[in-house]
Amino acid sequence: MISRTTGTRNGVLVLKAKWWQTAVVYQIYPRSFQDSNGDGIGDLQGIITRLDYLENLGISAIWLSPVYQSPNDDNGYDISDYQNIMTEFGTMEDMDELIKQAEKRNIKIIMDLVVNHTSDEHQWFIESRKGKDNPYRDYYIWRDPVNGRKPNDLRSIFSGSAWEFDEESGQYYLHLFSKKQPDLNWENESVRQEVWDMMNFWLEKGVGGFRMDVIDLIGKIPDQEITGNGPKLHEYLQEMNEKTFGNYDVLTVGETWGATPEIAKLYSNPKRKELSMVFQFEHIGLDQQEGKDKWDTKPLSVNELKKVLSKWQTSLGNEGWNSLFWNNHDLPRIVSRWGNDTTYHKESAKMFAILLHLMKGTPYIYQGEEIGMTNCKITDISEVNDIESINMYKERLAQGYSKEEIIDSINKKGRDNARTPMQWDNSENAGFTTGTPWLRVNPNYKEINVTANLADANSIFYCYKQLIQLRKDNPIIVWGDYVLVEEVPEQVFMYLRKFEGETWAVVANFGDQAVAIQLPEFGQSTRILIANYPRSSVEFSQLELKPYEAFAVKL
Ligand code: TEU
Ligand code: CA
Repeated sequence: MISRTTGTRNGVLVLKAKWWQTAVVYQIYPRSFQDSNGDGIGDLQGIITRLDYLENLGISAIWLSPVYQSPNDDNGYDISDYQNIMTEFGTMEDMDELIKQAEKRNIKIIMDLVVNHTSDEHQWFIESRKGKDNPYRDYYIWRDPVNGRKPNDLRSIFSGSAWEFDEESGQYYLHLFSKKQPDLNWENESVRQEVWDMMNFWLEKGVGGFRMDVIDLIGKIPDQEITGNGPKLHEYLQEMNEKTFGNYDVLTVGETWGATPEIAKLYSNPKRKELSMVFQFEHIGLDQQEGKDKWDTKPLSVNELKKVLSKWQTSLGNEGWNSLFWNNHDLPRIVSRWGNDTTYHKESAKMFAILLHLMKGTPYIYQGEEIGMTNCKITDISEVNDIESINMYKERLAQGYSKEEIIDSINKKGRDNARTPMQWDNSENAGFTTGTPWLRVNPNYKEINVTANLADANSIFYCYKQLIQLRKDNPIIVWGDYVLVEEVPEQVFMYLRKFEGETWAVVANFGDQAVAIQLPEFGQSTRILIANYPRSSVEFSQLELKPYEAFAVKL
């Protein structure tokens, strides 16, 4: 059972929480975080120089996007050697140093585990490709043509068919992502054993856990066009747990685009011995047109957001654990997406922080979110690095979409929005590099940067820092029950947390207009815990919220 209670002593509860239940995790996209040698690419030594900054913020763990050897077709999510470090990022000595230096600051390193696929330049695939009789052939998913064509209609998430023809052997291999990311065949026992060995190599180094890339795809049955949530998925995860991290005190989080609360319990019910938690994406899809792609957007309905997030808050109970996030390296910046990154930049960035960080679950901060970094607009496809956007551009152009429409959707949803270099200060290239950055720096770095945030007691950074401290000091945030308050206007998201006789109210205005709420039953309070406007009291019978105003108050 997930509980902080393991028993009682003299009528007093004895508490035992998992460290990751009280933690806040910070995601680093190494390529864009900090360059240390002027080649324009972030690296491990760069991260090491910024650990003091992260310690100051107060986080407990870093989710490190892939740092393994890779030809970078998908920026490290195409791994050619799991037990070596990408040349541009440094060496294994640097990695060991990072783990040690982080540990000194009580920060754990969570590795990104990308095992649905490898790079086509991985030794296993190089062998596999050599022919039908090669011992590694079955490490990947090869199929004969059907009627002289591809085996079926499975599509790659990066556009086009998921099948690539190999002239030499006359067979197709499966790639649910790019052609350079062939899918591993998880049905093959040797594949699983290789993965367990590799995971144990990292566990022995002392890493704090794994973030598991598209883990819901490993149980696929390509011949039936089943990709997500295949029948053997949970069997594999139980085997993984048993053979690798089961005896370590680590955080494991699965990336699961197709998870419902019921599915999330399969992954994260401690009794089932699979993962600590999953990333669910139901709220992330709310601005997407039904049945269409992520590029086909519609405005967010705040009521829908309330419904979805509240469902996740209340449905896992003791049979699972939530992760809480707005951003990652695949998603547009939240302040630009659903907030207001001009007039109410600071207010709306803090509103999203307060709303999310006082919920139940483990919060994740994506680099730059804590200083309010924004999306970065482009006007031409030549400015794009991301393979997903580039492939989509070509495909939609061929389908007759106009260049303008496609660029507009890339500006709204493209992954490069999150990947522009971290903005450290107002010097050239935002202090990210002394060379030429691999991806352009957002021109707003002169105003939005770490140095400016640290110098302003009222900054977005200090709001995040305060939220992290509040979580450390108040078990109600970690363990309290969640109740949505429904009797408020649509643009207001209000909920209560309740724990051992104490009640907190969290109120957030999603609109760029002021709004009034009347909830006399909540009385009044001067016990403000955090707020994004100056506020010394709350009178619920007659409460006027300013644009994007958010606060938490003890009732
Ligand atoms: O993401 C999975 C994934 O499906 C994303 O590509 C996402 O769906 C897309 O951006 C939204 O349409 C993981 C990684 O987070 C991503 O960076 C990788 O490109 C992908 O897997 C392949 O490894
Ligand atoms: Ca570098």
